[in-house]
Amino acid sequence: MSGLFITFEGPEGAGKSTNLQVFAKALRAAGCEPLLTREPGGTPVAERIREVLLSHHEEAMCADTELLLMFAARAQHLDGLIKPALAAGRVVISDRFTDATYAYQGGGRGIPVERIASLETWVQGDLRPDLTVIFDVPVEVGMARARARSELDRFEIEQQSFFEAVRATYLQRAAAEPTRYRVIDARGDLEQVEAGMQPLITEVLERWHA
Ligand code: T5A
Repeated sequence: MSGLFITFEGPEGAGKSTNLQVFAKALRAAGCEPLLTREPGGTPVAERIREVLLSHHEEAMCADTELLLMFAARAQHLDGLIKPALAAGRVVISDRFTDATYAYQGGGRGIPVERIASLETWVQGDLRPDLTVIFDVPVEVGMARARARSELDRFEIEQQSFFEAVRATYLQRAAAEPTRYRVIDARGDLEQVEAGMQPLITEVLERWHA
Protein backbone atom coordinates (compact mmCIF):
# COMPACT_ATOMS: atom_id res chain seq x y z
CA MET A 1 0.00 0.00 0.00
CA SER A 2 1.70 3.21 -1.10
CA GLY A 3 -0.76 5.83 0.23
CA LEU A 4 -1.13 7.22 3.73
CA PHE A 5 -3.94 6.00 5.97
CA ILE A 6 -5.02 8.43 8.70
CA THR A 7 -7.86 7.90 11.17
CA PHE A 8 -9.65 10.45 13.36
CA GLU A 9 -11.01 9.15 16.66
CA GLY A 10 -12.42 10.30 19.96
CA PRO A 11 -15.48 10.14 22.19
CA GLU A 12 -18.87 11.56 21.17
CA GLY A 13 -18.90 15.25 20.28
CA ALA A 14 -15.10 15.59 20.38
CA GLY A 15 -15.17 17.49 17.09
CA LYS A 16 -13.63 14.86 14.79
CA SER A 17 -15.93 15.47 11.84
CA THR A 18 -15.65 19.26 12.10
CA ASN A 19 -11.87 19.17 12.37
CA LEU A 20 -11.52 16.58 9.64
CA GLN A 21 -12.88 19.17 7.20
CA VAL A 22 -10.41 21.81 8.47
CA PHE A 23 -7.56 19.32 8.20
CA ALA A 24 -8.54 18.32 4.64
CA LYS A 25 -8.80 21.96 3.59
CA ALA A 26 -5.24 22.59 4.78
CA LEU A 27 -3.98 19.56 2.85
CA ARG A 28 -5.80 20.70 -0.32
CA ALA A 29 -4.26 24.17 0.00
CA ALA A 30 -0.87 22.43 -0.15
CA GLY A 31 -1.84 20.45 -3.27
CA CYS A 32 -2.79 17.15 -1.60
CA GLU A 33 -6.33 15.88 -2.35
CA PRO A 34 -7.28 13.45 0.44
CA LEU A 35 -10.08 10.88 0.24
CA LEU A 36 -12.46 11.52 3.16
CA THR A 37 -14.57 8.70 4.48
CA ARG A 38 -16.19 7.46 7.70
CA GLU A 39 -17.08 4.41 9.76
CA PRO A 40 -19.33 2.70 10.11
CA GLY A 41 -20.03 3.43 6.45
CA GLY A 42 -18.09 4.74 3.50
CA THR A 43 -19.67 2.64 0.70
CA PRO A 44 -23.37 2.09 -0.13
CA VAL A 45 -23.56 -1.35 1.53
CA ALA A 46 -21.54 -0.21 4.56
CA GLU A 47 -23.82 2.83 4.92
CA ARG A 48 -26.83 0.46 5.04
CA ILE A 49 -25.12 -1.43 7.88
CA ARG A 50 -24.49 1.94 9.58
CA GLU A 51 -28.23 2.64 9.55
CA VAL A 52 -28.88 -0.66 11.38
CA LEU A 53 -26.12 0.08 13.91
CA LEU A 54 -27.12 3.64 14.74
CA SER A 55 -30.91 3.41 14.73
CA HIS A 56 -33.08 2.52 17.66
CA HIS A 57 -34.79 -0.90 17.58
CA GLU A 58 -37.50 -2.43 19.74
CA GLU A 59 -35.26 -5.46 20.19
CA ALA A 60 -31.97 -4.86 22.05
CA MET A 61 -28.96 -5.48 19.83
CA CYS A 62 -26.57 -7.89 21.53
CA ALA A 63 -22.91 -6.88 21.83
CA ASP A 64 -21.63 -9.60 19.49
CA THR A 65 -24.09 -8.60 16.78
CA GLU A 66 -22.87 -5.02 17.10
CA LEU A 67 -19.24 -6.12 16.94
CA LEU A 68 -19.75 -8.34 13.88
CA LEU A 69 -21.74 -5.65 12.06
CA MET A 70 -18.91 -3.14 12.68
CA PHE A 71 -16.45 -5.55 11.08
CA ALA A 72 -18.87 -6.48 8.28
CA ALA A 73 -19.14 -2.79 7.36
CA ARG A 74 -15.35 -2.46 7.69
CA ALA A 75 -14.69 -5.40 5.33
CA GLN A 76 -16.88 -3.74 2.69
CA HIS A 77 -15.29 -0.34 3.28
CA LEU A 78 -11.76 -1.72 2.98
CA ASP A 79 -12.52 -3.70 -0.15
CA GLY A 80 -14.58 -1.06 -1.95
CA LEU A 81 -12.84 2.15 -0.99
CA ILE A 82 -9.84 2.21 1.37
CA LYS A 83 -7.57 -0.41 -0.18
CA PRO A 84 -8.01 0.79 -3.80
CA ALA A 85 -7.34 4.40 -2.74
CA LEU A 86 -4.21 3.46 -0.78
CA ALA A 87 -3.01 1.32 -3.68
CA ALA A 88 -3.41 4.39 -5.90
CA GLY A 89 -1.17 6.38 -3.52
CA ARG A 90 -3.94 8.53 -1.99
CA VAL A 91 -4.05 10.03 1.47
CA VAL A 92 -7.15 8.46 3.05
CA ILE A 93 -8.70 10.03 6.16
CA SER A 94 -11.39 8.03 7.90
CA ASP A 95 -13.68 9.49 10.57
CA ARG A 96 -13.32 6.49 12.93
CA PHE A 97 -11.92 3.01 12.26
CA THR A 98 -10.94 -0.01 14.37
CA ASP A 99 -9.77 2.00 17.38
CA ALA A 100 -13.46 2.87 17.81
CA THR A 101 -14.24 -0.85 18.04
CA TYR A 102 -11.66 -1.30 20.80
CA ALA A 103 -13.05 1.79 22.58
CA TYR A 104 -16.82 1.23 22.20
CA GLN A 105 -17.28 -2.54 21.86
CA GLY A 106 -14.19 -3.32 23.99
CA GLY A 107 -14.10 -0.57 26.62
CA GLY A 108 -17.80 0.34 26.49
CA ARG A 109 -19.50 -3.05 26.03
CA GLY A 110 -16.79 -5.13 27.73
CA ILE A 111 -16.00 -7.48 24.82
CA PRO A 112 -12.58 -9.10 25.40
CA VAL A 113 -9.77 -7.40 23.53
CA GLU A 114 -8.54 -10.74 22.11
CA ARG A 115 -11.84 -11.28 20.30
CA ILE A 116 -11.61 -7.84 18.69
CA ALA A 117 -7.96 -8.39 17.80
CA SER A 118 -8.73 -11.68 16.05
CA LEU A 119 -11.47 -10.05 13.95
CA GLU A 120 -9.12 -7.14 13.20
CA THR A 121 -6.55 -9.56 11.78
CA TRP A 122 -9.17 -11.56 9.92
CA VAL A 123 -10.72 -8.52 8.22
CA GLN A 124 -7.67 -6.28 7.80
CA GLY A 125 -4.72 -8.68 7.57
CA ASP A 126 -1.76 -6.49 8.54
CA LEU A 127 -3.34 -3.21 7.40
CA ARG A 128 -3.33 -0.64 10.23
CA PRO A 129 -3.59 3.17 10.09
CA ASP A 130 -0.28 4.97 9.59
CA LEU A 131 -1.45 7.71 11.92
CA THR A 132 -4.36 7.96 14.37
CA VAL A 133 -5.45 11.31 15.76
CA ILE A 134 -7.47 11.19 18.96
CA PHE A 135 -9.55 14.25 19.81
CA ASP A 136 -9.81 14.07 23.55
CA VAL A 137 -12.57 15.75 25.49
CA PRO A 138 -14.22 15.14 28.89
CA VAL A 139 -17.39 13.10 28.46
CA GLU A 140 -19.75 15.78 29.72
CA VAL A 141 -18.34 18.39 27.31
CA GLY A 142 -18.62 16.07 24.30
CA MET A 143 -22.13 14.91 25.21
CA ALA A 144 -23.31 18.50 25.68
CA ARG A 145 -22.11 19.27 22.14
CA ALA A 146 -23.74 16.11 20.73
CA ARG A 147 -27.04 16.88 22.50
CA ALA A 148 -27.07 20.45 21.22
CA ARG A 149 -26.54 19.28 17.66
CA SER A 150 -29.21 16.61 16.97
CA GLU A 151 -31.32 13.75 18.28
CA LEU A 152 -29.28 11.09 20.04
CA ASP A 153 -28.56 7.82 18.19
CA ARG A 154 -28.37 4.30 19.67
CA PHE A 155 -24.85 4.86 21.07
CA GLU A 156 -25.38 8.39 22.33
CA ILE A 157 -28.09 7.29 24.79
CA GLU A 158 -25.57 5.20 26.78
CA GLN A 159 -24.63 6.03 30.38
CA GLN A 160 -21.77 8.29 31.46
CA SER A 161 -19.78 5.20 32.65
CA PHE A 162 -19.91 3.75 29.12
CA PHE A 163 -18.39 6.92 27.65
CA GLU A 164 -15.78 7.18 30.43
CA ALA A 165 -14.65 3.65 29.48
CA VAL A 166 -14.58 4.66 25.79
CA ARG A 167 -12.41 7.68 26.54
CA ALA A 168 -10.09 5.74 28.84
CA THR A 169 -9.58 3.03 26.21
CA TYR A 170 -8.62 5.59 23.58
CA LEU A 171 -6.09 7.20 25.93
CA GLN A 172 -4.63 3.82 26.94
CA ARG A 173 -4.16 2.84 23.31
CA ALA A 174 -2.49 6.17 22.54
CA ALA A 175 -0.12 5.83 25.51
CA ALA A 176 0.83 2.29 24.49
CA GLU A 177 1.83 3.21 20.93
CA PRO A 178 2.98 6.84 20.77
CA THR A 179 4.52 6.47 17.31
CA ARG A 180 1.12 5.92 15.70
CA TYR A 181 -1.15 8.07 17.89
CA ARG A 182 -1.38 11.82 18.40
CA VAL A 183 -3.73 13.17 21.07
CA ILE A 184 -5.29 16.59 20.53
CA ASP A 185 -6.86 18.45 23.43
CA ALA A 186 -10.34 19.19 22.04
CA ARG A 187 -11.78 21.03 25.07
CA GLY A 188 -11.14 24.51 23.73
CA ASP A 189 -13.04 26.43 21.09
CA LEU A 190 -12.70 25.51 17.41
CA GLU A 191 -9.87 28.00 16.82
CA GLN A 192 -7.82 26.55 19.67
CA VAL A 193 -8.32 22.99 18.42
CA GLU A 194 -7.40 24.04 14.90
CA ALA A 195 -4.18 25.60 16.22
CA GLY A 196 -3.43 22.32 18.00
CA MET A 197 -3.66 20.49 14.65
CA GLN A 198 -1.02 22.61 12.90
CA PRO A 199 2.01 20.43 13.79
CA LEU A 200 0.06 17.43 12.58
CA ILE A 201 -0.77 19.04 9.24
CA THR A 202 2.93 19.79 8.74
CA GLU A 203 3.83 16.22 9.65
CA VAL A 204 1.32 14.71 7.23
CA LEU A 205 2.45 16.94 4.37
CA GLU A 206 6.07 15.97 5.04
CA ARG A 207 5.17 12.29 4.99
CA TRP A 208 3.11 12.77 1.83
CA HIS A 209 6.03 14.50 0.05
CA ALA A 210 8.53 11.82 1.20
N1 T5A B 1 -18.81 3.16 16.60
C1 T5A B 1 -18.14 3.39 15.43
C2 T5A B 1 -18.57 2.01 17.34
O1 T5A B 1 -19.22 1.78 18.36
N2 T5A B 1 -17.62 1.13 16.90
C3 T5A B 1 -16.92 1.31 15.75
O2 T5A B 1 -16.09 0.45 15.38
C4 T5A B 1 -17.19 2.49 14.98
C5 T5A B 1 -16.44 2.72 13.70
C6 T5A B 1 -20.83 6.60 14.92
C7 T5A B 1 -21.07 5.82 16.17
O3 T5A B 1 -20.60 4.49 15.98
C8 T5A B 1 -19.83 4.10 17.05
C9 T5A B 1 -19.27 5.37 17.63
C10 T5A B 1 -20.34 6.39 17.36
O4 T5A B 1 -21.22 6.42 18.44
P1 T5A B 1 -21.39 9.09 14.41
O5 T5A B 1 -22.66 9.83 14.23
O6 T5A B 1 -20.46 9.01 13.27
O7 T5A B 1 -21.72 7.64 14.92
O8 T5A B 1 -20.78 9.60 15.73
P2 T5A B 1 -19.48 10.33 16.01
O9 T5A B 1 -18.39 9.79 15.17
O10 T5A B 1 -19.29 10.30 17.48
O11 T5A B 1 -19.81 11.79 15.55
P3 T5A B 1 -20.18 13.04 16.37
O12 T5A B 1 -20.70 13.96 15.35
O13 T5A B 1 -21.02 12.72 17.54
O14 T5A B 1 -18.82 13.54 16.97
P4 T5A B 1 -17.68 14.36 16.34
O15 T5A B 1 -17.51 14.05 14.90
O16 T5A B 1 -16.50 14.16 17.20
O17 T5A B 1 -18.15 15.86 16.52
P5 T5A B 1 -18.60 16.96 15.46
O18 T5A B 1 -17.42 17.48 14.77
O19 T5A B 1 -19.73 16.46 14.66
O20 T5A B 1 -19.08 18.07 16.47
C11 T5A B 1 -20.25 17.89 17.24
C12 T5A B 1 -20.86 19.26 17.54
O21 T5A B 1 -19.97 19.96 18.39
C13 T5A B 1 -19.56 21.19 17.78
C14 T5A B 1 -19.83 21.00 16.28
O22 T5A B 1 -20.04 22.24 15.66
C15 T5A B 1 -21.05 20.11 16.30
O23 T5A B 1 -22.21 20.86 16.47
N3 T5A B 1 -18.14 21.34 18.08
C16 T5A B 1 -17.65 22.26 18.91
N4 T5A B 1 -18.24 23.22 19.61
C17 T5A B 1 -17.42 23.99 20.39
N5 T5A B 1 -16.08 23.85 20.46
C18 T5A B 1 -15.46 22.91 19.76
N6 T5A B 1 -14.12 22.78 19.85
C19 T5A B 1 -16.26 22.05 18.93
N7 T5A B 1 -15.96 20.99 18.14
C20 T5A B 1 -17.12 20.57 17.63
